[in-house]
Amino acid sequence: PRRPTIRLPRPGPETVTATPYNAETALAAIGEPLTDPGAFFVRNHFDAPRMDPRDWRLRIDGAVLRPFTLTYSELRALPSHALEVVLECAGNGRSLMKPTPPGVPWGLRAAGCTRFVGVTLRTVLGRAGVLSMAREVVFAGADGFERSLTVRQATRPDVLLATHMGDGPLTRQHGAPVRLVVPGWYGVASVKWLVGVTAVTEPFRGHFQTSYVYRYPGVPGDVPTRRMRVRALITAPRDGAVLPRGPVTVAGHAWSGEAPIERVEVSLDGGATWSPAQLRPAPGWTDWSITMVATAVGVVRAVARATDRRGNTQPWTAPWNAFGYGNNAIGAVEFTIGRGA
Ligand code: MTE
Ligand code: MO
Repeated sequence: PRRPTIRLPRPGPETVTATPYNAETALAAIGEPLTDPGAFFVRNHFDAPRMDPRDWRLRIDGAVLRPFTLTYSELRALPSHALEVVLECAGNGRSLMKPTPPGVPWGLRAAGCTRFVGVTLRTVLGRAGVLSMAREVVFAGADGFERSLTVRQATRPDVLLATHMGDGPLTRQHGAPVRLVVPGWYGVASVKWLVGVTAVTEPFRGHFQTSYVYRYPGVPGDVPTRRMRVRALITAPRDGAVLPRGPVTVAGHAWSGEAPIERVEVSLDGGATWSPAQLRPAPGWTDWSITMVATAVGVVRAVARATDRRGNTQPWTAPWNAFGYGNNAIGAVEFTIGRGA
């Protein structure tokens, strides 16, 4: 008789903190061109609300001509757009900063790339008629989380009220039924479980607005975290892998919120010599790979460095800051090349 196929469970995200739930993109899923929503990293500051789309309402109010309330089916009836987007937590890489600042101790997989489908925020704001006195738009999540964008940022044509992610509707952990998606910006801007959109005449000073900032020691003034810093993430070989002698393929993803990726370089000798990887540019992150020959037998350390078209490149050490944001230091993996094989 035929043996039944053994079905491996789909790898879920890997828990970093249980309450509230915070998890990194699963190792088994990180190498894929698009991240399975079921394996996609989760960053929650509170318990994830449960919201039935039938009860969901979005209130659009404040400094607008025509405040109104939108239901889920009304939103779905508006023209929709699909966008491939990288989401990355500003705290990605925090645990690699020395000394490690307080906060969720992320490794390097607080990032993912997926296809979001939704209605442009601009369409909905246009219907409300934002008054010229308005400076910012504040977004409220059902969990109490709030963030703002300037009116200019909020009316960019790629800012979405997303209802779908990957092949299906948004899941609870990712903000169902509707979340904001701000491409190019650290994930904190993409408010989940969105229930309120309020135009305001003064800069918003809420907790999550004033705490997601770079606070450099000895430098006065906090700098808000906005666009994602350039980064190459190595997804192959795995850290700790044992490989036969011969060619080895080093591969991963690269992205920057500032500009498209210009190049990714890999070094096997600690940065003495760099080889350019082949890029597969895509709307979301750029996949890259390069096949190299490791001459040494034993432990090999591969490092990868991305540069974007604005000339932003990864440093060996990112500037330390009090909350551990934006650590885009050059990443490394170590693997062992065995004899024989
Ligand atoms: N929105 C709400 N309502 N509550 C939150 O805690 N976390 C933010 C953002 N939106 C958050 C939120 C942060 S810091 C990040 S990095 C992203 O959601 C993570 O999105 P994800 O969980 O879908 O990966
Ligand atoms: Mo985040």
